[in-house]
Amino acid sequence: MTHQASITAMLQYFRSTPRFLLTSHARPDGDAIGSVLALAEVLQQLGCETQVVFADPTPNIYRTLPGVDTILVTPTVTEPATPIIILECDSIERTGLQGLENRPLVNIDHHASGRPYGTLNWIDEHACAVAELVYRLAVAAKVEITPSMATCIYAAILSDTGSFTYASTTETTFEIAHDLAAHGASPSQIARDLYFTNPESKIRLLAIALSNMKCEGPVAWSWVTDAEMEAAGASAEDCEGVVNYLIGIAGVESAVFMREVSPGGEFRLSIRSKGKVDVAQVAESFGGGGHRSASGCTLQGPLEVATHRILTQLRMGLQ
Ligand SMILES: [Mn+2]
Repeated sequence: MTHQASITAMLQYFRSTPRFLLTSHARPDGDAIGSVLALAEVLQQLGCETQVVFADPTPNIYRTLPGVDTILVTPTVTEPATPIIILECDSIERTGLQGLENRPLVNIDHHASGRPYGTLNWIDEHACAVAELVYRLAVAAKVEITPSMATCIYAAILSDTGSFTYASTTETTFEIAHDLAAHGASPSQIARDLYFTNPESKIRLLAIALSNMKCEGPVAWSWVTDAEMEAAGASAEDCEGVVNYLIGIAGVESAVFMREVSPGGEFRLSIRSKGKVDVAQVAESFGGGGHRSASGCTLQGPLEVATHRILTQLRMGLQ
């Protein structure tokens, strides 16, 4: 199916369906939240009722996004049979929500790990963010790009391109950003909300993570234990972005940051690459997923074992 055919099929379905649930992955990021909120607005303009549902709460830095107070956070979806639109998940399980089975599923994704598990599927791994696909749907549907929609899509693209720095950032990305700014997205206000509103606990956590850092040749890694998280008064979302400091070291080709999820138990990994190693593949080999240059997965502890397993894979990828 061509992209155009996917867009046409989706718009046709949207126009003939009265109500949708919308969601994205567990532990939602800026692209997940911004894209879902923007798509909900597109659907409302097409005459649909919508309910946005997430398994996990919205991280603090995205709480200023327009429409965020309409989000329902719940482990279980109770509305039976209502069609659901799932953004950037390679499976229903990735949503973290229970009760999604036995209903029409629309699957829109921009990950290399994307799979056509939905009733309707649109996967474009060249899109810089799933928000780019939402933007293309809005344009094709000829709906009005409102300031709130523009703000949500812009914030999603800003965060998912690493502030317009990843390889996925192209001429098209800036064309879209240009159009969004023209339709009421404020680049300076959105940047302030996303990057200059860190809680103190995040910076304390960063100090601990950086003091734990190891760097050997082209691989850098770091971790925080459950006890260290507690000492810093930090939450899981305070760990967002730590890995970017590691991949920022000159000569480092791949980096991993590991967060202990439960004492002595699992570690949640954020993996980055400058391009030589395909870290989507590395993450997938451990049951995770993501992009060639940014991915994540979960590994069983203890720390030494998890570290050894991931470093072995990353070093193999560099040979
Ligand atoms: Mn994304």
